[in-house]
Amino acid sequence: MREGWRWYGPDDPVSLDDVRQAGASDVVTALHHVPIGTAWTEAEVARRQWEIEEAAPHRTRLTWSVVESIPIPDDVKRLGGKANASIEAWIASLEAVARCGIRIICYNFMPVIDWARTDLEWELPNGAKALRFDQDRYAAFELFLLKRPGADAAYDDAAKARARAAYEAMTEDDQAELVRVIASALPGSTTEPLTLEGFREKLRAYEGIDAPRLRAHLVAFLERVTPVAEQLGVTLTLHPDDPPRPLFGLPRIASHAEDYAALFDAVPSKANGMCFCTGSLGVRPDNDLPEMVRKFGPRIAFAHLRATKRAPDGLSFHEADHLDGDVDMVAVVRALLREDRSRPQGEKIVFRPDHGHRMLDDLALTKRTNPGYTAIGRLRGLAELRGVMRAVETLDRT
Ligand code: DNO
Repeated sequence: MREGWRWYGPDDPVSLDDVRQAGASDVVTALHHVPIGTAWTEAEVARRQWEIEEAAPHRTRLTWSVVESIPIPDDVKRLGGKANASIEAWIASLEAVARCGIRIICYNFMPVIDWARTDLEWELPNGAKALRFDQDRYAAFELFLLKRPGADAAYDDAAKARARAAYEAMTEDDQAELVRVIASALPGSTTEPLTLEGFREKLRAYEGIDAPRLRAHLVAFLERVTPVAEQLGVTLTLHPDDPPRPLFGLPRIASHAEDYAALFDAVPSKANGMCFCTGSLGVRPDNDLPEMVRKFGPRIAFAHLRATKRAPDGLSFHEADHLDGDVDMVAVVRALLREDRSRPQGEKIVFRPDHGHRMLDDLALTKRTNPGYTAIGRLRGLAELRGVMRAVETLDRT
């Protein structure tokens, strides 16, 4: 497998030399400054590629091998194949990327908000900070801040009482922070930042879109884009829903092994691939991750390796050390390596260590960090994963 590292571009406080020193060979990035829905040009992709691959010729070579993500505009999710202009723009971006020789594109199909957390700086017993999704704080947000019509019916009395207690414990600043964390789009998000009013408006626009409709829209999108991708030798990798269950009454359709099985059946093109995100999929106890790697192996072009740990309520979770969450990381890595060994050189799986803790020097208040994307936390994750990989490879060989 190839060791990747997500880099947010020239403004990322983590530099390309940091990436080199972490030992990664592959860069995962996007044209984050281009507005959602605007077609990328080949010249802009080539310029970013030059910055990554050529600008420092005496340094260790880096390769931009994965685009994460080309965002899918909202109207594609709401209207499917009828969102013609957005799909055409997406295809133009895909072509620009392919012309620069980049062969893996990540995307997701989560309506209204991309990945969601309620806490970005949840303190661990060792003083490091982790990302967390707290079900009661999430419920407090949708019941008492967003005031989503219909939310009341989504909770039983005990859950509502816990949400109220969480809400009452918040100061006004805490409330504003929770709104910011949930609604204003985390770094790398593929959805627009929202105010509470904008959020409500988006939800109204999704009225009547249930899971079968949303799935049909994804299939319609894939039927348009996969023939182009296939011809250009590009694999499109669908990132799972994070967290992998419906939020805000909106459907989510890439949460479970069966969701992916249905999509691969509906669109068998080999360009229809998967981003295997262990942290997202692993939040559901009914996803057997090593088994999913064995089942979907040839579809996996890209992997996000991180570990989430569920709280006793079964719905809250935090991001644990990379080897110490609920997922059996060693078994997943072993299955991925087995798949990877069966592939020719140019088709190796790219993985990246996902979401590290904020720790050590990155805790300094003066240090600007992107939530989950600190240098040191990910460096630790990558080092641990690399150790597992070496050990598994050695043992599997003997
Ligand atoms: C968060 C990421 C997401 C992911 C997109 C993929 O850390 O996993 O932003 O990049 O959902 O399209």
